[in-house]
Amino acid sequence: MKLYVYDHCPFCVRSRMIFGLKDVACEIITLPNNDEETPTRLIGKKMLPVLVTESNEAIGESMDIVIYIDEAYGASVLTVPDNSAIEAWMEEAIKLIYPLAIPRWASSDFEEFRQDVARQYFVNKKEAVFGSFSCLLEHTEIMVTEINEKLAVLELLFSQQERDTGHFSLTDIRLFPLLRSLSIVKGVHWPSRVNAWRREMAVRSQVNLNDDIAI
Ligand SMILES: N[C@@H](CCC(=O)N[C@@H](CS)C(=O)NCC(=O)O)C(=O)O
Repeated sequence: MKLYVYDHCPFCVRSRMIFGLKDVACEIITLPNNDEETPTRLIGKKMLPVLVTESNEAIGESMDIVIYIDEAYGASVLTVPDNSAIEAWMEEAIKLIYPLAIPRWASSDFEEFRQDVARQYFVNKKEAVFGSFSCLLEHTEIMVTEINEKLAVLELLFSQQERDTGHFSLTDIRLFPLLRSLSIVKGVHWPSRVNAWRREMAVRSQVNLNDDIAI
């Protein structure tokens, strides 16, 4: 199997996670961000992640990939129901996490940005949607204060739920990539339960956090 990804991409992280959680072998291929030809050939549009299965089928939606691998390889690990409170938390937190993470991704040493033209492709595309990166970066302090307040709420939600190690929910699959995205931001205060969870998930899913390159 081949999984095409960008390292920074939270949707790609979702699909990478299930291979790690289930210890299923897969070749992970990081495409240059400006490679439009490969994803378009595989799924008809310029979007990752894309999984090419052992039967040569291309799957182009992150959650479809997660569910396919969970069902097709060994016993399911996604047996825990969704957590609606955490889902609601994510909907709000995402409005801060992306504006904080995106300009930082653009200046980081991810494999998809190794060529200047690939990095510039990303900058042009994202600035058209999110506004100028310099402006986003100027708002760092206020956004970090707000996300730190939100993380304190997430900590409370974590304290209200039992954790069954070895079994996961689709909420977990959506949450970890968001926290990983946020880990590239300096000055984030990680409350203890949330911090322990994201670190454990990084090990279990075999997807690194970005604390070591935080800006
Ligand atoms: N619905 C898709 C969304 C994936 C997605 O938005 N991928 C982004 C990367 S994070 C993408 O490929 N965007 C086009 C681009 O970067 O040019 C999924 O969950 O798989």
